[in-house]
Amino acid sequence: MNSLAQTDQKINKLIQQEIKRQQNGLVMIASENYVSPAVRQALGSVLTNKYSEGYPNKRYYGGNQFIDQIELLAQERARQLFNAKQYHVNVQPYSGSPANLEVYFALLKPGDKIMGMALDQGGHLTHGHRVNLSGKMFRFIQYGVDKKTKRLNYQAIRQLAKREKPKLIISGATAYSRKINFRQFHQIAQEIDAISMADISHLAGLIVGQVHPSPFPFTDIVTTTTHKTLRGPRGAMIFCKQKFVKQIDRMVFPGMQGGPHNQTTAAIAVTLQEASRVIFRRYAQKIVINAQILAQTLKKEGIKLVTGGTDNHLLLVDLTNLSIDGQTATQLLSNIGIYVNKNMIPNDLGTPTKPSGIRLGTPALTTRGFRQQEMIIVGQLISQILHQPKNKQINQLARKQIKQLTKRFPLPR
Ligand code: DSN
Repeated sequence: MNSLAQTDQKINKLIQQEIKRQQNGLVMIASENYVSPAVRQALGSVLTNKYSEGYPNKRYYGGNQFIDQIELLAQERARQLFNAKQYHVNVQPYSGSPANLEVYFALLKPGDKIMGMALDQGGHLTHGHRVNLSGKMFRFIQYGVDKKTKRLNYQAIRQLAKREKPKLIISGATAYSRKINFRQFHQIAQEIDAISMADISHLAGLIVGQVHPSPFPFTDIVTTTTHKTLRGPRGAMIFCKQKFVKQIDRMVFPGMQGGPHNQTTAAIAVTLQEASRVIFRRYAQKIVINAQILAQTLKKEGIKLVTGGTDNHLLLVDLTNLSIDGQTATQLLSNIGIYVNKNMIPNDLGTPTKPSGIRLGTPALTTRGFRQQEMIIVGQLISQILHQPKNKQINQLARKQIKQLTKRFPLPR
């Protein structure tokens, strides 16, 4: 059969253009990263040809002897890497959103009460937003950050939990730059006989690298995507304590999904192997150091940050003191090749499409090899653009500097 370039010139050209965009730009979207050539090789392999509905040694199709070994290897590596030997892990969820819904539908009945962090306070769509199936099918009680400190207030969360008595409490966020105390969340859940669930999608790589506290071995359920700080393919995993295995597995398949994406399972296994190396631990440490250097630089330049800084891989920029909204800032930065996302900040007076913040992350730049001096340059560039968006000279100079940086730090290929 012919190559992509011969078969489909249009798609091939678009992929080539996307390679250039990734190469020539600075990805600062906190949830994006660059996978290794090995992960991409597994993803692009013949495993995509195979149907494997069911679980290892319990399939509905023949010819799964190698797929079984791949899935078992992925499970074993996941348990090992997260120090979660007493947990069961399902590696089949297609991504983070289905994984979370699979947990809710496995363990609860529609209409049951769940507690999760509100999206506009730093949570995730599937943690109960009204437009998401989670918020439509379950009665969500939403907690947020403290009005003053913009940090999680565990006493307030405990009081809310005691008053509302949800059956499940979710910890985890997508736009919160401080450490999350998973142990406190678990204790609160225990006090009201609720199930504790941690969604560590953003933090998985930092937890593996021991630069963020782990939700293991106490949290009842842990979900994670595999493509953010963990630096793997787009996929997800659900860890659960032994008493939940049957319900979780049955809800993933046949409850919500059909055949697993075997090429993704193999790529997850490769990712877990890569993340077990000492060099990955150093990578996780550098992500956080880079985020903190970026935070210091921006603050020096007069840019406001929610909570004033970061403990992890991301920063939430509060634009309210600049005459610019999150949508415009995202566009301006994108124009010069810095990719970020607009984001609500706690108690935002803007709207989701025109919020008052942007979210910045360092996982992808750290993968490229950016260190302290590069993060300072990037911080200064961002500040200049946000302060003087219409200054043509600044824009031109920024483009030039980005060109130099991206040339010096190529993508992993
Ligand atoms: N949409 C992802 C993020 O950017 O944080 C979370 O799923």
